[in-house]
Amino acid sequence: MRIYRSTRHTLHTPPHEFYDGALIPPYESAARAEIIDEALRTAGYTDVYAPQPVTRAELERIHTTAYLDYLASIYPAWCAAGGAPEAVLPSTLAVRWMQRRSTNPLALAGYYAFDLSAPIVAGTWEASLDAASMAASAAYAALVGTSLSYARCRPPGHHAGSDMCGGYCYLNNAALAADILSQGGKVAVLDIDIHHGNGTQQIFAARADVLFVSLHGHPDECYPYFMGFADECGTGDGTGTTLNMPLSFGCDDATYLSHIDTALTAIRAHGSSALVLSAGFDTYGGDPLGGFALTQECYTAIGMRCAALGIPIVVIQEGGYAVAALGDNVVALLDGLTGRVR
Ligand code: Q9C
Ligand code: ZN
Repeated sequence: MRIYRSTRHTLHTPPHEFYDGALIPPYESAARAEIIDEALRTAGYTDVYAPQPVTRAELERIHTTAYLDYLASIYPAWCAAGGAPEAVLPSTLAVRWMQRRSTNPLALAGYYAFDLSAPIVAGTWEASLDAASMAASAAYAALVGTSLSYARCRPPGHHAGSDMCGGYCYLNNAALAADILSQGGKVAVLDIDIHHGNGTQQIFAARADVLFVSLHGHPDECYPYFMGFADECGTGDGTGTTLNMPLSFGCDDATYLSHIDTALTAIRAHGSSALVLSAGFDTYGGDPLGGFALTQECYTAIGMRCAALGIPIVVIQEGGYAVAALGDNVVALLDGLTGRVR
């Protein structure tokens, strides 16, 4: 198993996030990556690679040119326009009947975001590029025969759509990996973060060659609230290649694994030749941003079931905020994927 990682994520260290009306210390922190790296080392997963830089052309297959230009340039423009230097965080969002683009840097922040959970600081673009590079490198490794790789992406990506950030996500790492893998045939994305992968769904909604399957907290209870209902099936050519399985808070291992089996049946039926596992661990019992009750053992069981597909797998790190348990949960998933018994 190959591990892709770097330390440049520390360039993305926003001082706060906006959470239900309050500015609080960010849940999505550098400590998350550090505890994962330490747990991988302790567990003997040491085949570590530095990513090759993702190209602009690769990113433009997933994100719009204007959005990429925005991410790359907004921080200094925001500050120059009088925005607080702590972080780019919008005050006004472009929504439904009010979606014209303004050129004011203070307004652009609300045009290219769907929420207030994606603060941008001076190093956010560089850190996001590195995370995307890990995902791309892992996908290219799979295309040339690596059966399993893990991209320790930070910041995460599955909430980022073609032209919007949100939910701690800026570039959609899983979508980038899936798009690269699609050079080799059909691809499935299985999203097991507790939050619906709204960005990934949006990016692939109209594509039949990429199946998007998500298990997540029901929108009536769980962020991002406005997407991820069971009746969303895809659009145009992609009708039938989106599968949402919203689950109630309190979901336990047995209920979760029965839905994983349903997901894997759909992936087999699609004829996917590779799997991107959008792996969030905020389904863990006690996660501060979750509501499910999964145990560490469940991640091993998920890994074993995915491995039984018999196709190359690229694991992309998404959420997981019970930091003390995060590293062990990642190792548990990888143990299942590699068939390693402890
Ligand atoms: N009241 C990921 O796990 N805050 N993003 C939600 C709900 C944002 C989660 C506040 C949570 C984002 C990758
Ligand atoms: Zn999440």
